[in-house]
Amino acid sequence: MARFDKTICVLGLGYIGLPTASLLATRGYKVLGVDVDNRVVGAVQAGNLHFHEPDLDILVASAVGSGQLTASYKPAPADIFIIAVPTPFAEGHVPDMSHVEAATRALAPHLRPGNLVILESTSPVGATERIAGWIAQERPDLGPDITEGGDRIFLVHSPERVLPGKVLQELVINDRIVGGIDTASAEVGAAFYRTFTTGTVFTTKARTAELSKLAENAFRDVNIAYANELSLICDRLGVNVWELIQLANRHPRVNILQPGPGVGGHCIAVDPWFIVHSAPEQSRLIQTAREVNDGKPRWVIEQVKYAADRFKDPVVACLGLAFKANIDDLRESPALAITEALARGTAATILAVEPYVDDCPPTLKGLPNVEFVGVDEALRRADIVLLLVDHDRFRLIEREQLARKVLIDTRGLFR
Ligand code: SAJ
Repeated sequence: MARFDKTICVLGLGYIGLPTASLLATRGYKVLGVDVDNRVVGAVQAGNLHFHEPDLDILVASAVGSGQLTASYKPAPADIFIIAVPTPFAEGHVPDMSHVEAATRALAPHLRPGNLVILESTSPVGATERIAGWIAQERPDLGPDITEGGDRIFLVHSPERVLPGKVLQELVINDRIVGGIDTASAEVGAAFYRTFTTGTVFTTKARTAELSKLAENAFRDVNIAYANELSLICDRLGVNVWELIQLANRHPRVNILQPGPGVGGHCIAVDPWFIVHSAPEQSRLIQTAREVNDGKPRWVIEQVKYAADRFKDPVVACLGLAFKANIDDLRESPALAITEALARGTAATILAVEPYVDDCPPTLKGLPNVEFVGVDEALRRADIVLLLVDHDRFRLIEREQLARKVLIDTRGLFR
């Protein structure tokens, strides 16, 4: 394997930072992973994972075992700095750049001329320029323009585009966009990504790269909203939405996505708001799509309440709590939110089922009418079966296990 003599400091050891750090370490780079959470640092130092992602445990163990990946809660001098910290939104859907700012200010004292700084976190347009400003504040010795002179540094935004559940494959094979704060930065950044990706690496301006990532996720959100809206229309008109979509998709230029209980995760339900925030007048469709998708859980809750009214002491099995199939990620999960709302808003017994999680999630723990049980027990006891996540495990459910039960199938698994 090629050995690279460069050192890399990855700030943020989460869903993107840790796979990236481990991959780079196994590709021959010397990598320091940095996180502000001591538990995360401790887990990585021990070669362990603090979340589930297929095959990542092997990669982390091998990267740490070989000594190429170490972890700390403080950055150190390196040739390349990669910022992979969360960019949530604050009250009123305003992008919260505080983690990016903190990471930038933490790495700034260690910068040396010629260093490459990469922002991978999904960010609002203008974020890379703000990073340049924060570095200039922290390091006046680099001059007012950090991209000028012999002591210049290189700064790019290269948005991560990997799909949870397929992170390790997509980190390598996906095409990559590298947006530079200037042309030289884009070229230096692209040369770095070409050392470990097999996809095509495209260079552009930082602002274009920022908006491109947001546009990709908003595109998916808008398309899912279309499917979710169709599901409401079909319900109103007595049409099976799954059959409808299957048939409509036989058209050579139609590809309707799948309805569900709402859109979850930390990306698609968040990133479109960054566009809305920066251009509210122009992004009416994007905003409406967000509202349609955010409204879907309420509709599902109403369906369950309506069905529950038919029973004296209803027992509802909520199948799946993760935000999508075959992962353990509960962040922004509509399934979890629906389960919690049913537990709090009805007198029904709620049987929460999530095969990818060992323990009852904290938001459900302590609710008197919630039991965290296995799928077979839930199916045995339930009057109403609410299918919330299309995990492969649920595909094994036999039809007869659903006999004489009310089925509310938000994913079309039993279409
Ligand atoms: N969903 C539906 N119907 C569909 C597809 C998805 O309801 O037909 C729901 C899922 O159940 C889930 C949500 O949408 O709740 C999002 O899931 P997803 O698989 O569409 O996307 P994520 O959030 O796992 O990953 C996305 C990806 N972006 C795009 O596909 C454009 C990924 O490539 C990005 O890297 C990731 O966001 C990110 O980090 O931004």
